[in-house]
Amino acid sequence: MSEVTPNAQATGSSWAAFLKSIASFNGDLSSLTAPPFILSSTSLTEFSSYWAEHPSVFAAPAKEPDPAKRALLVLKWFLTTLKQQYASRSEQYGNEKKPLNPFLGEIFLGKWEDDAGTTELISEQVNHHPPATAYSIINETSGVHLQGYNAQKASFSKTINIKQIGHAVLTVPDPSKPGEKDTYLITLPSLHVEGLIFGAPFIELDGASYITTSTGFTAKIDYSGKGWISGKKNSFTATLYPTGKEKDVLYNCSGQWTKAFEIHSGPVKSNSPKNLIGSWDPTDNPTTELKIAPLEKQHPLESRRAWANVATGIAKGDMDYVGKEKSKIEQAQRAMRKKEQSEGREWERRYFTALTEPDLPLGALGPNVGLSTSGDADKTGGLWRFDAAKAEKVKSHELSEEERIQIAQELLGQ
Ligand code: HC3
Repeated sequence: MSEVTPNAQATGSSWAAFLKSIASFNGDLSSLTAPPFILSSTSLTEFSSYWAEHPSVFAAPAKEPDPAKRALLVLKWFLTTLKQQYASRSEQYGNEKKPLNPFLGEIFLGKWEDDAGTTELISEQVNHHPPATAYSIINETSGVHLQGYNAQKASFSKTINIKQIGHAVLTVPDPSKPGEKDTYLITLPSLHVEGLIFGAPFIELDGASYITTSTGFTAKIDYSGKGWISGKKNSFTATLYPTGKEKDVLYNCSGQWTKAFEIHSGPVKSNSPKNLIGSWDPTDNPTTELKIAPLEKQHPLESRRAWANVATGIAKGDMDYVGKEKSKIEQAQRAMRKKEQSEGREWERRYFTALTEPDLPLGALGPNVGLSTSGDADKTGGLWRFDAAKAEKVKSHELSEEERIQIAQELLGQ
């Protein structure tokens, strides 16, 4: 507990009222009315970028000819993303804020350019009720491609507990078999919010998550939090084994997902300096900055452009202005949904399409790790997959100034 710094702003009655309200909330995170100082101006569509903030680690498996070692590099990459996903906003100060709830059709686009070449991010809000975000990240040089979608189901028991719904699929070209690719099906960990009572919220991961591969390996990552094996917060142990043979551990990784971890060959019980084969320390591995187009060049539905006024209001602490700007977007969105309904059509997703049948990764690998082959489509509005043809079409269409104005008016009320 000494690591949690109580937030001075949170000692007041607004925080007490917030704590009271979450004790009785209905599980819809977007309906939580948080006090102003806990509001973030970052939309959840931006969170997809946390998957590839170390592009060379993301692309590395495509250089490894041995399938077991390739699966280990995928596991290593996944572990390095955890700090970015769950602690990069709040690790030291415990100030995990409430992100902006994206509107349907909101997009967040960017690129990382570094030694790994160009890695392109596309993130899109593909569903609003319940909210679901889909993403595609491609490293052009290696051909490594991640796609996935996620939604959250929250409940309250002592604190806010969040079950993540959805999954990710990583495809990695096999360097020893040109033209062939491995597929990795990735499940998402559950989490809960700690430090709420002190007004200093941060995240702890719970239970286990998995990565299972088309090459016959599975990785299980057990999250233990403070006090289980190492007594340190954010602890984990991951084992990689041939699918179905959990006891035949080939490699294991252990440490703290916010700090350093080590990689050993063989099972955890035989860990010693002799079988230490790798390590990771985020302090030695700075992230690569994501490049985003300047606001005036962005599509009107791009997160930072669409929420610019709301972000200004949050930065100034002007909640009346925040409220007015948010409700412009909400009203325009409601009007658009009505219009679509009256015209008997649905909002056309820009980069993703919902499958009607499970695809190979989910159908074949889902049962290995307890994932429903429906992709939990009832809770995410669909089993969402990246649609390269749609993306091509979008790329070749430059918006005119009239189109920009019309989109901003019709969909955002701006
Ligand atoms: C729960 C969460 C929103 C969802 C965030 C997700 C699960 C989104 C997908 C990313 O890939 C991973 C991820 C990381 C953080 C998760 C957020 C942490 C807090 C936020 C709640 C809606 C905010 C709760 C409010 C408060 C004041 C307690 O922080």
